[in-house]
Amino acid sequence: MAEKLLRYKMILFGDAGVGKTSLVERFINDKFEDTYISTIGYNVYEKHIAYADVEISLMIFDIGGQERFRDLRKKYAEGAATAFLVYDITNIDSFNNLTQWLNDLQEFSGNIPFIIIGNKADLEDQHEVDKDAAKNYSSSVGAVDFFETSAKTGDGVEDAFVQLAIKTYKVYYP
Ligand code: G3D
Ligand code: MG
Repeated sequence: MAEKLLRYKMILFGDAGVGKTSLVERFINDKFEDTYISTIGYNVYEKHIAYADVEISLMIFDIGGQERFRDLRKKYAEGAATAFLVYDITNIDSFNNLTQWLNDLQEFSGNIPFIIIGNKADLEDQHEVDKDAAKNYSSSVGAVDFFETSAKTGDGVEDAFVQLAIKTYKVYYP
């Protein structure tokens, strides 16, 4: 039995269409669907990760179609302890926009730990974003880790969420 239960609110920031909802669905339900009914408001999922003598509970908040409204994003991000910043490896704009997403994250949630995720890694033949450049960017802005993932095949997804949970725990309990 774990001695302690630590609960962290997690959010996902990044351009619409990069695969945020798909990543959450893959991690929670181990499935991938090509079309999702667009959601209003948030979906909240909970997943427990056992690590050492603690149990980490990620409360994963996925914002629906209204992420384009800044005031709603601000509310969504309030009180978050940890985050994914997600881009699509086939879309250079989604990578370039990370700087703006990071500014919003820091303004709304403070200086919280985050991981940068390059999603849609199954579309390697269409990639526009160089993996090494993304890794360098990731360490230059202080991300606690970097992963390429595919919500479609599942590659890297579990690893990315689990590492986020563990690294978040280490930030708050050094
Ligand atoms: P969002 O929540 O960031 O807006 P979604 O993104 O999860 O809604 O995904 C947007 C589109 O990208 C969806 O396709 C989804 O199926 C697709 N997608 C998400 N992740 C991956 C991935 O890893 N690989 C591939 N090939 N596609 C992915 P549609 O066609 O419904 O727009
Ligand atoms: Mg979504």
